[in-house]
Amino acid sequence: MVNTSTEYVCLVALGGNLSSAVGSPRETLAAAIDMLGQIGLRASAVSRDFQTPCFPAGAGPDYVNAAARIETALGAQEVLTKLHEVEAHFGRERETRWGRRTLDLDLLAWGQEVLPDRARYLHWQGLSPQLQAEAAPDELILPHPRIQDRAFVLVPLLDVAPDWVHPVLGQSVRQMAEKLPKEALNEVVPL
Ligand code: PH2
Ligand code: MG
Ligand code: MG
Repeated sequence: MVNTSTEYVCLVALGGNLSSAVGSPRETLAAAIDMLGQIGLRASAVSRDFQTPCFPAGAGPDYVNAAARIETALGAQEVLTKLHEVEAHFGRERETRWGRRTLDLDLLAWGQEVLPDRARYLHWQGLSPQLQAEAAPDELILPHPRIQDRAFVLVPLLDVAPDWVHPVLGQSVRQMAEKLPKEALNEVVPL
């Protein structure tokens, strides 16, 4: 069969630091990957699981983080809606921004698209750390404005998409990871 529709390479970050009805964060992450497959977002690659210190430090227990690569013809909003459906299924309650959670599924990238546009992306990407803590966008910003900053995102991504190039920064996952301090990278420990 010839596939004539455009497929986007979606990168998804998975995280959790609280047990869910199915079990530990690792078990929840595995069940979430299964459910994504069942609702039309089958991962073509899934990273190892990593134990990572909570960001910001002291805000909660260590996380388990992972990453998945999903090729899909769905739109970014449709993908996001499915991610939210899976989060809700595993008991995610959206009240505190950086608190504990059973399951967090973040859409990191949808192909090479920059959404809603380059200016809005650059606004959110350039926020000072203090403003980052105070303000959250109410629209989907892609790529995720903090990919390049976080070892708990980049290290799992190295397993599934080391050569994916950031459409604005022009750097690959490997190059972004190399720029992080060694101490931050070493805190992301494979399980
Ligand atoms: N997610 C957060 C806040 N802090 N810390 C770690 N280590 N891993 C995460 O996935 C994470 C976090 C908000 O979604
Ligand atoms: Mg999230
Ligand atoms: Mg998150």
